[in-house]
Amino acid sequence: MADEVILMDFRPSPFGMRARIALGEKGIKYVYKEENLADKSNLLLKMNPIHKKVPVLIHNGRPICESLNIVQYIDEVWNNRSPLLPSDPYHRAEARFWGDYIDKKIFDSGRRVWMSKGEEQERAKKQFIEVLLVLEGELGNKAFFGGDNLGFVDVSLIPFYSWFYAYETFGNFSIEDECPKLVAWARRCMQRETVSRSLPAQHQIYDFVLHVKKRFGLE
Ligand code: GS8
Repeated sequence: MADEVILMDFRPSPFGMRARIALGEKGIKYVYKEENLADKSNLLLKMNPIHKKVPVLIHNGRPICESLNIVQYIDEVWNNRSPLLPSDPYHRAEARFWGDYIDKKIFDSGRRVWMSKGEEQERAKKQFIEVLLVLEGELGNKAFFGGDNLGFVDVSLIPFYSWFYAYETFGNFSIEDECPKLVAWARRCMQRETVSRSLPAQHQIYDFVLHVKKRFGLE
């Protein structure tokens, strides 16, 4: 019987984008279900009763939650092509370390950039750039974090590129001026169809962020 693969997702979610890219890299056919996070479906509550968040991958009826866990699962189940994690245990541990670093640092400091104003925003921008510079250092002169090919760390980070224009516009700064190598890396990733297809256009994310800011009375 063919595998039944469903992705419960939400277009602007950088976490959902990770799962979309990983499925694309492996060439997996799947059913995409867009979730209304303001009115969560019974299926989401049933499949992710602990966090009630997207993305959730449902593989033959069984849910897998948390985006990096999903990417790793996809890599392990469909292991016959496009490996995302290295095979060496030490290098796998390193890749997971950076995935965790991205999870702990990028989303929250990025959100503070577009949500705050004045001195708090200046502090947020400084912190956000510091995190990106650490990642730029880790990239070094490699084409991808994964080496010559897109890997786990690339998949973890590249979704946030679709949010760059929103960070820059609300924060009034240029990420490319601060981290040119990282932006060059992002453009390289975007040349891959699996990536460009999975990321919304930057102006769409900007419109989404504007909408969220209005809803919170921040504009
Ligand atoms: C984060 C998922 C998440 O925040 C992961 O999958 O990596 N650590 C998790 N999902 C958000 C949408 S993107 O901002 C979500 O589902 N939010 C709904 C809610 O908080 O109620």
